[in-house]
Amino acid sequence: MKATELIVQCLENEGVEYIFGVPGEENMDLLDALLGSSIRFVMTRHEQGAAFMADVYGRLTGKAGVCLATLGPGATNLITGVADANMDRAPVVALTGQADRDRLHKESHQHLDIVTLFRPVTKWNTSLPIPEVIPEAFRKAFKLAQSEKPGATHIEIPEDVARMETGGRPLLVQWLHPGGAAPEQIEKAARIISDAAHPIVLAGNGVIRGRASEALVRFAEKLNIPVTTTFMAKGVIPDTHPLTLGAIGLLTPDYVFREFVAADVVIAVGYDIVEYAPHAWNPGGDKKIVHVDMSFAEVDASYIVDVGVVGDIASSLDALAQRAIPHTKTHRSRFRKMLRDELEQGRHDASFPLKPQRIIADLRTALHDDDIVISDVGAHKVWLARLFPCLQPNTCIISNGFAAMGMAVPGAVAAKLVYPDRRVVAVTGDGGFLMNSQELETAVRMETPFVVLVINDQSYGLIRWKQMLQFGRPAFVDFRNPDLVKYAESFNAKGYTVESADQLVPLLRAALSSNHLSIIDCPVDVSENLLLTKRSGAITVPTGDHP
Ligand SMILES: Cc1ncc(C[n+]2csc(CCOP(=O)(O)OP(=O)(O)O)c2C)c(N)n1
Repeated sequence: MKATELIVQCLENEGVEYIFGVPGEENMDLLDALLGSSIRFVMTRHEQGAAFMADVYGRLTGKAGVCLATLGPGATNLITGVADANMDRAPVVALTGQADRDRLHKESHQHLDIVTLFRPVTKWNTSLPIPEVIPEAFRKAFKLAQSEKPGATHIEIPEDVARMETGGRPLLVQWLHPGGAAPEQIEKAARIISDAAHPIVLAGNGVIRGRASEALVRFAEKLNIPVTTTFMAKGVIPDTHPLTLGAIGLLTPDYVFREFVAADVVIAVGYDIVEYAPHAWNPGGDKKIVHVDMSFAEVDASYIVDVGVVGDIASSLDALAQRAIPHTKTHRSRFRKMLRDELEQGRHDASFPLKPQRIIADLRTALHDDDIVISDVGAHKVWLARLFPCLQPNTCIISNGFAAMGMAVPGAVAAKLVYPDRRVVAVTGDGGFLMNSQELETAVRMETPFVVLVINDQSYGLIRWKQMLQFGRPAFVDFRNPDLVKYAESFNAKGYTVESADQLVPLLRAALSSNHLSIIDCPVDVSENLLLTKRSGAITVPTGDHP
């Protein structure tokens, strides 16, 4: 058989349902081999869109999303989405074409060293030297992408290798399951938790990956310990639960942040420091830290672990809940009440342009508990992350490690492919929307109807917000948008403009219940950004923690 036929067999063997990508001369053999496969090829309009689709597919399923590009420019276009998946711990296998091996040693059309280029954005990455290694290379790419901490891997397929004849067959797929944590670590951690005066849980994205949300709720309820989540962990405990304090990150200090000031023990569960640096919540380095995760803690001067409970998160939490002594203090969080009051006030605010709080409240009103929101990156993400009441894990997807703009629209295509029966809303700024809005065509072609809620401030709003804080004036952040209704219609989608505060809920409901891709243009009152900073203290983003 041809090498590409063996590659397709390996992909099928891994359970791949979709490959997202853009064709090129150097991946034509693989595309041709896919014609006879059960795998659906989702052709996109930009390789970045393909990588973001694979990224969100990986987040939602735990199985590697697969994206494909040609060599050179196709590979460079792919890279932002691959990096996003890698840093946000989403399993992705990226495939790229490459020139024939006999021209790789010299200057040559479209050739660049993709393996070197992809090294910093992948966990592992290789070029196929001969077709006989295909079963091993593909099994390894999937195994590493899907094992803790998940991320991206990459295989480069030189064109001449793709065309060769070969034998061989796919290798057995074996899923890795983390074992239980060591009993002595559980004992030590249980003692620290029992002796704590003000323990608090900081839950991260690992709880979602470890399918440990229910165990987290059991743990919190049994021991009566309040829970904060990072942005990417929204929904691991319902935001309506009496023990939730809200999501923390980026905006420092936000209300929730104050909860950490009094805490003497932080139980970090599936927490990832790339999302929210520990020195933001442990500036004095004086908090005791219990690290509960599937892998060992990263080294960080503000994250010196007192005890590491490394293993399957759900069983660790259940064991800790059994061993530790429950706390009896009743939690009445002033800060959680402030967050809820802010949302409630927003719900009834009739001003126009709409306040961010009103937009978030209305979005929740229009959505079912299991509907999915995919956030882009910007000021709207901060508002969504801190205020949107999230009720189930993996229903509010936020890129908060790499935090790349442009994920929401392609991400919504992937979400709709994974869950055709659930409603999906891409919430995006007008800046991020126009970074990947070409994928609206993909959405229409693939018949994946969703709603795009464009938060329109004619500006790179988050950067404007920070410039105003730091310099007192904006610099090169304002722009004009196309007519978004006409823009939507040109893609054969429906377009709506919000013209008064009371229109958003009915428009969202109409769009969500139609079987059409819809774009809602929603003007936002940006003065709320600075007012929020004033209320909650200055935005000081910790070093290395750029949005
Ligand atoms: C690909 C990429 N480029 C630049 C940035 C830096 N950045 C973060 S937020 C932001 C502005 C986002 O503007 P918009 O999409 O309009 O959303 P808003 O902040 O107005 O809600 C920028 C430029 C980034 N995170 N990702």
